[in-house]
Amino acid sequence: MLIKKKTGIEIPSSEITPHSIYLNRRNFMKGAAAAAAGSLLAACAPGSNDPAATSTAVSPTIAPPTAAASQTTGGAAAALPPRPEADELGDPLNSFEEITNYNNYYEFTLDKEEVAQAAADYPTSPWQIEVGGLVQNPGVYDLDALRGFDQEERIYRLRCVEAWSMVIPWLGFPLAKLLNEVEPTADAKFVRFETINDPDNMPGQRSAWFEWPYVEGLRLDEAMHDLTLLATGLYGETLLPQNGAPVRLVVPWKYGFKSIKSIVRIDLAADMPRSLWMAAAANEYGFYANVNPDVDHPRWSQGSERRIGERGRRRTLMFNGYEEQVAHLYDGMDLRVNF
Ligand SMILES: Nc1nc2c(c(=O)[nH]1)N[C@H]1C(S)=C(S)[C@@H](COP(=O)(O)O)O[C@H]1N2
Ligand SMILES: [Mo]
Repeated sequence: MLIKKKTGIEIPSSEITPHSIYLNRRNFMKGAAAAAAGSLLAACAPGSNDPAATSTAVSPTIAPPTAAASQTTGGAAAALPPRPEADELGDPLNSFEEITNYNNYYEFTLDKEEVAQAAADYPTSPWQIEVGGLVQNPGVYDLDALRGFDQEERIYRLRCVEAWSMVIPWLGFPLAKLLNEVEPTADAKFVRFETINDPDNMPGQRSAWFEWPYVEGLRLDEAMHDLTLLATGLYGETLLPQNGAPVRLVVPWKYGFKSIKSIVRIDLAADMPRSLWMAAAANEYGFYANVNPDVDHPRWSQGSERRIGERGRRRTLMFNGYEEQVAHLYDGMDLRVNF
């Protein structure tokens, strides 16, 4: 993966490229990236475009079976290396526009193209995350405290369980840094995350299809893995509400639904947490939810995916292309049983 270090997230608004200029620049860079990626693909990602995998199946929707940036300019930021135009496999970044206008956020709406508008006015400041459970030093982290962790840019693939994907330049910090501060006790084996509960302002939470608030979980070693990020921004800009502002999890080797948005609680626990999706349909959405082209969803294939912005389908990679980094976490486990 590509990692660019950056200290502090404070970006004066005067240093942020106006959005219109920004989008034009992105369009330009996308063309350049596509050209560069063309030559890289052959060497780095053989077979990642697999026309034979084109599916005729209807577009799946994640649901229980019963239910239907800009770069900163000037100052210290000018010294930053330019943002790469592609991920480490040579595939171009999705545009800011794509990443912020095609979202899953069931607290607002089930329509991916309506989330941005539905969430636009959601207040994300002030905010705090309470961290507790089986820890030596429980604590409350407000936005300043979260921004106090060195922010890094990480270009990750996001692979939704619905079989679409994007490449996203996140801004954030490894969850391990926060967990090390609160010091999990020896009994802590899992981490449980909870989204804000706010049915007055999140219309989706008034629906009885799901057990709100949204809950997700990781095994402690997964949570401590360096790839596991708490994201506060993308494309160098503060996260927008539709992407889970002000702070969301990003676990790039797992299906997107593990990457829980707008977190207000993190608890260390001895027992495996029950996620919203396990509660809704445990046979379809398991606790591990590792991206795995060999284990199909009961209602659709996971062998291929549609990269947003591309025609056709591409082969899905084991652990979403992070096999080298994470496969050891699952040594000896049957990934069909622990799906
Ligand atoms: N609280 C909450 N977190 C969530 C979801 C949600 O509906 N609610 N959707 C998940 C799913 S299914 C995906 S694919 C990703 C999408 O993240 P993005 O919209 O930033 O691309 O968020 C995940 N996190
Ligand atoms: Mo998803």
